[in-house]
Amino acid sequence: MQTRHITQINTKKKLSIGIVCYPSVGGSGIVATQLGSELARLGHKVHFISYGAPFKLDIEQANIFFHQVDVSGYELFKYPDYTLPLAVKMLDISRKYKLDILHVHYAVPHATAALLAKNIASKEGIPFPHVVTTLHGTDITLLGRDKSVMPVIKYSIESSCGVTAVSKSLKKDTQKVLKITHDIEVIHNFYTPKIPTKNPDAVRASLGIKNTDFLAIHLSNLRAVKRIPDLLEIVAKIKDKKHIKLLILAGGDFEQYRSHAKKLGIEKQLIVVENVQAIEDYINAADIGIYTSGEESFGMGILETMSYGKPVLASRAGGVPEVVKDNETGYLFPIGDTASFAQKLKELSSDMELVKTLGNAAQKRAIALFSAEKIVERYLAYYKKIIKEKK
Ligand code: GMT
Repeated sequence: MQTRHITQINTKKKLSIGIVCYPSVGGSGIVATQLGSELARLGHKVHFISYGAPFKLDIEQANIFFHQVDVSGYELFKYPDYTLPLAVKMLDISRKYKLDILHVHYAVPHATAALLAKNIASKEGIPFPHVVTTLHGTDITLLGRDKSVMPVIKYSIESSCGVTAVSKSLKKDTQKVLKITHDIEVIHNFYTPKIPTKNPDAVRASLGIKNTDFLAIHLSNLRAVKRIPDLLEIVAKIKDKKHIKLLILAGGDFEQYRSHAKKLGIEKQLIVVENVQAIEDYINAADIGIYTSGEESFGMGILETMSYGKPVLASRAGGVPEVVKDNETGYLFPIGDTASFAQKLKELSSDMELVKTLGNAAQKRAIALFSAEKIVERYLAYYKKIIKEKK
């Protein structure tokens, strides 16, 4: 039996949208949360479905609803399963709130659970929303290459009504790795900067950093793809320049890298702050961003840094060149070329005028290409296109 979709074509109507994402600190969850919040601000009803409330979600915001998926601790299961209760919750919420769109962020297991829910609905003759899957990166570049899950990822993506990727580079990787034939729409990520509430001097003082120090900042979840040892080695290469400091806003446990930092003798130039919510205060107090990833479909930390008028030094990984314009909003280097990173950091630390010029260009680019205003409109237009085409 064919799936009956809920929506009638009426482009003016406010939509009822389900958003499924990982709630933990990580780019895909942050993008999904921001998108839901902006859609709710525009009057659409947004239902988040996940095993926990997303890290940055304001559940008090009007038009936002959160539905928790409870995972069974049934003793027969050595590994508790999330896909099945997620599919059931999707079915439940779709029916109860008459969702028009179910937008799943990250292919596994979200797109797979959506497919399962859609098939059940179809069998029972229950209307089901149009499923839009957004690919974020590691679901393709790492998991997509893993033969133990690859066919499921491919099938789930190809069974979605709509598929988007956060960069051209990720679209290309997806087509190459999974041989996907489904159309993939590139919709870049966006970021809405918050106004910093703390004085940059006060932030520096609280971290023991002088106003005359040159402060580089890095924000990430510290996973292996971020190549944190490279960051530490860059600092080690400019150990004689004591005024250059590195601040890491860690969305993961830094302890695993502590002994490496100690061995390199850079502890006095390194400051680590974990699980920061008010990133704006720290980025605003920094001079430059630094990102050494080996794989990066987009790089939310990079965009966040640029949004506060700071230039970025980054490795030329995946979609990063779509965000950072080499020589204009920062500099790009080959992955692992710590010597070039260190050299540029040293040069810029004594040319604040250039740092400011690059920073202003970075901010302008962030606003022009990656603002909520531009990107949310793209998603809405895409939802409407899917609703119209796939009725
Ligand atoms: O690597 C991370 O930071 C987490 C990961 C995720 O799935 O949450 O991030 C991916 O999605 C982000 C949002 O679209 C992108 O900005 C990141 O570049 C991407 N990470 C990788 O491709 C390694």
